[in-house]
Amino acid sequence: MSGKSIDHAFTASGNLGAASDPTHAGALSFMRRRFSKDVAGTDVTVWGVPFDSAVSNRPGARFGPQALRRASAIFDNDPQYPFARDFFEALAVVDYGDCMLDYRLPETAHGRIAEEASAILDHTGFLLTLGGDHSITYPLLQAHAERHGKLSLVQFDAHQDTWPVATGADGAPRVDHGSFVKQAVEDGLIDPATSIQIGIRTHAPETCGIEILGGEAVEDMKSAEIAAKIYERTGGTNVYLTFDIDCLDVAFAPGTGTPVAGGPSSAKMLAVLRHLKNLQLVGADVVEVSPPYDHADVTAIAGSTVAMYVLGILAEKKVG
Ligand SMILES: [Mn+2]
Repeated sequence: MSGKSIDHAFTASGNLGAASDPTHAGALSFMRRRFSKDVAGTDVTVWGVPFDSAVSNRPGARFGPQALRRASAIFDNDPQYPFARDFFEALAVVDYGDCMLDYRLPETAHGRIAEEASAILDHTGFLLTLGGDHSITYPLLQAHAERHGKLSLVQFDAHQDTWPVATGADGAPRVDHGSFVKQAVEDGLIDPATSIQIGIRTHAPETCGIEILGGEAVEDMKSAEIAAKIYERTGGTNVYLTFDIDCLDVAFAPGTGTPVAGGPSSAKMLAVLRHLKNLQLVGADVVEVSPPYDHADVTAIAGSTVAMYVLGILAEKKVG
């Protein structure tokens, strides 16, 4: 056991350095990062948003953050493939824990998420959020747009999420996981002319002007070509990346609320992400992992790998 330690999530002395916990044991933070509510001076803060009260189909994504942390235990001490580096030599990352939400007052959740995201962003370089259903991206976009102005959305998804927004009992828009993109366009949080959706395999009534690379196109294109389209569309603007795990074929992500057949493999979409390190990334999330529908952690492993890749490209960017 020489060189091994345990519970790095709360025994670590700093925010740099890889952990060496036994993979099968120890306190489970994301990639064994130190748990802390003090994020001052960190490059990245990872946190969970365990909310699934705005789904149109199957719930369960409230268990997503726990499952993603559990599946990330394998990514601790070794250089991560295909980056061939320990991200945490240079990148200071903490796990902030989860957002506190009142399950009896779901209508207050989005406001709470935006508020807490904004407070974290006051002190950290980058916020990586583990969802949660896709509606949580709406308050996350609010918090990021507050800082950076209008954003370009790069959305990996089987669904456009541009369905009409109904009005709630209070007269305010009731944004759910299938309509948050439309509301974000209407609010001016994202610029549709520089936004792109990858892997879409359903039809919403309107695109809101966002470019779509549908399931058939993604099947025909190589990962580098898909990445080139993303660079062309976003054109050096500030990008918020949202990865709905249902972008992947149901074979690679069965544990999700609204699965759609005919999607890309995890290998292909990870290869696309690997090409994206020169994007002007200002925030990211991984959403819609629903453990009650998962089998053998297939979906949690895919989702935690996507989140690991986001940290990988940020580490590469920092080191240069
Ligand atoms: Mn979605």
